[in-house]
Amino acid sequence: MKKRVFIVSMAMLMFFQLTSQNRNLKLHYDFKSVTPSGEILDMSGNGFNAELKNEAFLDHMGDYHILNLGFHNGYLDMGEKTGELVNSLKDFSVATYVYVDEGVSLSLHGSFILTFSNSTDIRSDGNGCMFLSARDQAYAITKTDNRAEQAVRVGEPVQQGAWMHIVYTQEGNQGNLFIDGKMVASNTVDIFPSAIGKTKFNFIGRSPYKEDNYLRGLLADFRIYDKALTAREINRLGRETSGLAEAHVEYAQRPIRLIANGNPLFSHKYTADPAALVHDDVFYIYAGQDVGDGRGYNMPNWVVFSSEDLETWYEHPIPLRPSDFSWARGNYAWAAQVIERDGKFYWYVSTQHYTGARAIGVAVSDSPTGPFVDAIGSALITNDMTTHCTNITWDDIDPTVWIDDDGQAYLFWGNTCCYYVKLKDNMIEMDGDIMTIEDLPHFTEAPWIHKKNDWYYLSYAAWFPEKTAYARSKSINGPWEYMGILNEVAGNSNTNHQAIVEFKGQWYFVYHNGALPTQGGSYLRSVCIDYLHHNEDGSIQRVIMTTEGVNPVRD
Ligand code: FUB
Repeated sequence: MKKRVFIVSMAMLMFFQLTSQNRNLKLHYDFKSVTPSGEILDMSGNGFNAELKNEAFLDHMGDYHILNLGFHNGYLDMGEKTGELVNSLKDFSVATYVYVDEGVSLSLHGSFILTFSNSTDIRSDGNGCMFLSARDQAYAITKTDNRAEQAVRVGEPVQQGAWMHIVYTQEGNQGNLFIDGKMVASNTVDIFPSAIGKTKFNFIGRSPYKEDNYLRGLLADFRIYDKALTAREINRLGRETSGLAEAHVEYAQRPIRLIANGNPLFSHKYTADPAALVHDDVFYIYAGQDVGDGRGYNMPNWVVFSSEDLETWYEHPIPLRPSDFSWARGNYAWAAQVIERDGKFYWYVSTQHYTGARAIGVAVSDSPTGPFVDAIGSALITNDMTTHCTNITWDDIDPTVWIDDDGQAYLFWGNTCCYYVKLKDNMIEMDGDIMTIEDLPHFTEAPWIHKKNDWYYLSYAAWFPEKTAYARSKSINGPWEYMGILNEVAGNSNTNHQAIVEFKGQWYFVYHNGALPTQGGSYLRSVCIDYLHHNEDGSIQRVIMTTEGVNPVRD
């Protein structure tokens, strides 16, 4: 009997706690419910409906509904009416789940989860704002700008690649910040939201400092209460973290949608040494990923992107790593190219052999986006095969592959010396001797073959820092006629690794530069795309590198 009374009173207590919590719930986005006009519905019933901006979109991971802000400038505009709520808050709580991918740089300013402000350029007009930041795990409020902030701050970025529940509570002048139910920072804060009034700009994922980075992350279940939640209420709210983490495993395997916004083409991670493939009217870009402190090549994996219109791109799950080749060592996902033959996709890569020299391997897949596996089980080209031209250990890199009109396949590659060899139909064995091409002035590396009309073109990186030069021939076996410079040194990068393809009637020049702010450089490079124009006389116009990139291709 006593036990029953206890259970009933516990259930009643929980009910009262829940209803009182709901009474205090002033704004709630479950990221599932939308209004008939497509706004994100405020589930609290208070009408603070919000609008998706730029690349932000609603998505779901299994049963979880999330807001995906994309990797560039997506955000959620909670509307001016939300300023009335801000103005009325005294004791309050903000609670949400947040996820920031490992590839997103949090080292620059911004990455705000939430902002309420009176301007979108606080640095110049100092009109006051409050925010929750993922960059330094902080809540801050100021009547002017960052020089007069009162903050509750951990001082380092949120853990990336993990879902977490973040809650800020304010009770009187006591501010507390909780991550996954644990209080991680607290401070006295006696600037109350009403001090910044009915804020006009109320955003999720965008900073009121106009030069700042957007958050570029995922959110689930966003709430504002007009009371400070208790530790027990916070724990109850934050129970879904492990469920979200589990659902994310599958979600991480989905293609990631990216919207091109000029050059560099991809800004959520560093990408280098692009190779392009056009297959079934889809444009694929294969590249190596640059990571690290920018002091040397550190390339743990290759990446693959696809697009049907050169505006909406999808990044597919990591398709290949050097560690997929049992004979390779270290983070050497160096330049590579994919080609299709008889329904199979062959990926020729440069990487580091266990002997310490660079070498060329081949991976194969039934799909252009992988997964790829080592096609041979050993390297195709090793350093001992090419000592006739140079003794350096890094000459066997940068493969480019070509299948000629008669079906004969060729592999070209090299650094310092440019080599080529015939391949057997199986694409994984050489068919004859390795030959050296002598007639390529200033050859450094990165050969690429393309053909237009009767002309074969061999473009390559020349000099160092590299420009792209090119030669042409009426035969894939040469002799090659040197034609001069095709592209100048690409901004802020010593290397400039090109790929040239035709897509839906237009030729494109894909390369990399070091222009991604602010850490970009010779070892943190970014893929770019511009137009390539052939002249009637078989010469090619010099490439004009642009920040605008290329136009979307509409069918
Ligand atoms: O990314 C490593 C090496 O740098 C490539 O193999 C070369 O083409 C140069 O871009």
